[in-house]
Amino acid sequence: MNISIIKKNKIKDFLKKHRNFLICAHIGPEGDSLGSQLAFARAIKNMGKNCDIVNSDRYSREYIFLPGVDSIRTRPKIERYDAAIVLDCSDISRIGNVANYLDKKIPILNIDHHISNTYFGDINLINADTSSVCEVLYFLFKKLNIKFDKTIAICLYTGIMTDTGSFKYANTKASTHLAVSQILKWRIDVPEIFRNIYQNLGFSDLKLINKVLLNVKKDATRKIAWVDITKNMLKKYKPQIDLTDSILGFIRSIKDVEVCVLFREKRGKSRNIRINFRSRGRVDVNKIAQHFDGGGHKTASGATLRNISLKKAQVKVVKYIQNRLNKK
Ligand SMILES: [Mn+2]
Repeated sequence: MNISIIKKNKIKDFLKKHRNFLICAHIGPEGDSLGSQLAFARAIKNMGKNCDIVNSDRYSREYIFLPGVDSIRTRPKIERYDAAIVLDCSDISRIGNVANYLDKKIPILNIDHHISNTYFGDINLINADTSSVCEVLYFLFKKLNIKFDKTIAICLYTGIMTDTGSFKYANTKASTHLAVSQILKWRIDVPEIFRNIYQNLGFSDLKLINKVLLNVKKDATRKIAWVDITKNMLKKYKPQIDLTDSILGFIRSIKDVEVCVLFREKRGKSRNIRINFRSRGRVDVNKIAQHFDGGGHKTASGATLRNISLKKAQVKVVKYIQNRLNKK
């Protein structure tokens, strides 16, 4: 990964100049957000500076093994930070409630790998060719001569592993394996990390997956398949971990399916529907998500539709995808 000398120096000055950092990532934080936040926080603390991680939402159960994860807060510890580091967010709105605590005047370092990034930072390190923010951080830390330790290695490995679907998605490049080959020198427990993330289902999680998969729908061309998770299912099965990748992993492995979609009713009173898109590779689901004011990557993206029923959301989204596929 190429980081220009100008950018490297800008980031170096940014880290040198400030003392109290706020680190945040997107709503519903997952492996790459949490891993990159914890790795960066560790690096800043190793420099003898102060740093708090604040996210809009709590992390889910599968991440409790990450070193330092219990220090992550949903409200800031101090009133004013000197600077903010925003990770894994294509747009500043993705930080959710943390925006309420972010002083508009403080400088932002925006580090991301979403192709849809809006360059909202004062410094922007964006690389859409990189598997994950954790991979970006690996190369950045090296360039800045930041000292690695085992904690940083575990956190970076987790983010790279989860964003590449365990090194099998199209974003897995030579650079990814190069970074990981160095990270593994810290003798981290790879199977233990895998177990925590992917082999941590509760019985009710499995029953929920079963229920969701039973209702899989497809369009006439069989190129689009979709499933949904309703409020009632959430109430009944109370999933403790994020099941998006597990569920879409099954749907994506159906022969001939090009695009798969998970529609999820948000908990509580709102009528908002979260939509996650996955592509086999031929269809650019970032563009589809952007049509609905979302974004992400070519093969994995998401959007939120507001004030709409599940049924209407499905009709609207599937129709749009069909039109797009027909134009090709
Ligand atoms: Mn990511």
